[in-house]
Formats: sequence, structure tokens, C-alpha cells
Amino acid sequence: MGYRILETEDIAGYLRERGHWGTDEPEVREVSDGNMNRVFLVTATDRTRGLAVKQALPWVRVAGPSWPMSPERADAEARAYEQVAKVAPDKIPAIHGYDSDNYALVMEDMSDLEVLRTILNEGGTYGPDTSRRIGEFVAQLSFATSDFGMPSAERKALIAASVSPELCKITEDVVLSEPYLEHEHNHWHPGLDDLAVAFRSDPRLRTEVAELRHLFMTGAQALLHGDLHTGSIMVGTREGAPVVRVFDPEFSFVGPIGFDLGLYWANTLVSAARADALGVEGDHGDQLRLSWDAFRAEFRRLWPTRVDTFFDDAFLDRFLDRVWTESLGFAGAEIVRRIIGFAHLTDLTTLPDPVPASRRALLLGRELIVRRAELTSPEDVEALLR
Ligand code: SR1
Ligand code: MG
Repeated sequence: MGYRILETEDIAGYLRERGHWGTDEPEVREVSDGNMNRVFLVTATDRTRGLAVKQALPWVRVAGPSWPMSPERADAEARAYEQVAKVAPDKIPAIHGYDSDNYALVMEDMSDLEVLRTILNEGGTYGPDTSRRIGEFVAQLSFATSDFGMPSAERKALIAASVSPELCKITEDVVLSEPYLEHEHNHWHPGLDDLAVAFRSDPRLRTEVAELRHLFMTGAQALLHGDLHTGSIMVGTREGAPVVRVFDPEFSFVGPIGFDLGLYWANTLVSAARADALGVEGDHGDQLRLSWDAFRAEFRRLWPTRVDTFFDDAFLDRFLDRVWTESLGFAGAEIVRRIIGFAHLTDLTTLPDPVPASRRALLLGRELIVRRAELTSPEDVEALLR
């Protein structure tokens, strides 16, 4: 059967057809929240079982049919989950099946967990484990799918299989060029008019963003999540133990490792700007350091297992230094686009007055882009935050 868009009333039958559900009638509700897809939660009436169904639509969900987008992005997501399952299965939801005809994933019900951004927006903190696990996640996925973790020919096949031009183009446009141009996707609070104009007419900033854009287009270092923001992470506790789950890797492709770290850092820094604006005490400003330390430690732990020992220890030091610098640049670009480009963050938009925190974040974003080579440690970034 060909592709059909699933509605709430179709879900129980669909799951039965595919052998995921028995004859009992579950409760089904649509909980679509991200920019791109539809998600349904399916729960047994006695609450003993649950599943989630995620389907890619032939357009960007928040824009509607006026912004067509191939649902094949779900193939990229399914492929990414397969790769992560090999190296970090504890950090992603369990995948029960992928239906490539309908671009639908059937996966673990995570409704007992909460989206990290929601927790932060409600005044919560990251806690001691979240950023450590995110740093480990990026290291485990990127090491395993780099030329250090995979034989050369296998890697070339992964690069070919993971090519995702449509989704990469979104990032090349909305993150890595449009905010620095006049574009209909861009919008911002009127209190930021002067900065939006200044960012569009800043040759140094533009050249540095061009550098990052080119790196994103050409730097095939490892398989990425591709959209690692705090809305793509769920956290909580199960049987007394902390749980962190990374989801939504539909933007996955083989790209520069710093893009994943940078996106996460941008979102932690924006959450810090929100906390600061509200006078909330928290651990937001520590997360870049915690995730970087965990990433670096895990990458170094895996290094002795590399498949190509021509890459020596001195090269590793250089490589990690480059990842650090590139991550800062991508973090800056993500901050800027989330404020004067497309797809703004509720961290800022829901503030009583978003302008002061947005201005600080924008200026921080610019610093991270243009001065990334001078910032050599997390303490340098923390100093910028102060
Ligand atoms: C058209 S999509 C806009 C944004 O939503 C996704 O979550 C990505 O961040 C993308 O840039
Ligand atoms: Mg997403």
C-alpha cells in the first residue's frame, strides 16, 4: 500500500495491521510539537502499555503544504537510530519498527519523561547527568561513524547512504545564511531591529558564517544527529535512576562533529539567558563545560580502539581542538538564527520582556562566531556570559 497520512482515528488500526497492537482499543492522542512531523501517543486503557507513532508529512508541519518537504526524511531518522543503537542504545528511544511506505516510526512511549526545554522553561535545572550524557552521546556516535571508528570503505558507504540534501539545505539556509540576508523566513522582535540590521551588514560576521556554512557542507567527519537542541532531548527518572533520551534525528547526515555540540551549546546558553532574565538560580551556565568535558573524555577513552593507527595521539589533540573551535562557531550561528531567523525558541519568546535577554544572546552569538579561535576553554565562554 502507498503512502497515506495517518489521522488519530487511523492509528489503532494501523498498529494492528503492522502487528504492534492487539484487539483492545487504545487511547490515541496527537502530541505533535516539533516543527516538522506528526506524533501520536497510544496508551492501553489500563495504562500497562504505550507506544508512540511518528509520521513525516510531505511538508513542514508548522508551515503547512506551502512549504513542501519530502517525507523521505523519516528514512534518515530510521537510519540514524540504527547507527546509534549500535553504540549508545541507552540514549535513544527503543524503535519497534519503521514503515518506509508510510514514513512512520513506531517507538517507545516516553510520556513518563519530559522534554528538557519544557523543564528548563518551567524553572527546572539540567541536573548532574544530562549534559554529561549528551557529551557522551555525541562522542559515541561520532567516534563510531568517523574514520577512527570505521574502516575507510565502510565509511564511504555510510556517507553515501546518509546523504540528505533537502534537510541539509534547510540548515544551510535557515541557520547558516538567511539570518544574514533579507529573507521572508526571518522575523524578530521590534526591539531587536537595530541588531538585525547590523548583523546583515557586518562583513566580518558574514565571512565567518560563510566559513561555518562551507564546513557544514563539506566536513564529512561523522554521522550527526543534526538537530540536537533541548527540544530533542527527554529526561526523567526510571526506577530511581536518571534517564536521558535523544530523539528526532531526522536531520542526520555525515557532517562536522562540532555541529551537534554547537547546537546543544547554543540551546544551553539561551536557557542560561532566560534563567538570568528571570533571576532563576540554576546550573545553566555550566552545561557547555560539562558536555564538552564528557565529549572529550569519551572520545579519548575510545581513541585506543581506532581502526587506523596512522592517526596518532598528537593528531587527536589537534583534532579535538578543532572540534572545540568549530562547535563554538556553530553555537553562535544557532543562537543568532533562533532570535532573528526562522524557528524561534520559547525560552526567549515566552519571557515577559524578551528583548534584553535576546539582545545579550545575539551579541554572545556574534562573539562565538567571530572570536571562536580566541576562546580556548569553557571558562573563556563563561566569562563572556558574565
Ligand atoms: C523548517 S524547519 C526549521 C527548524 O526546525 C527543525 O527543528 C530544525 O531546527 C530546523 O532548522
Ligand atoms: Mg526536530
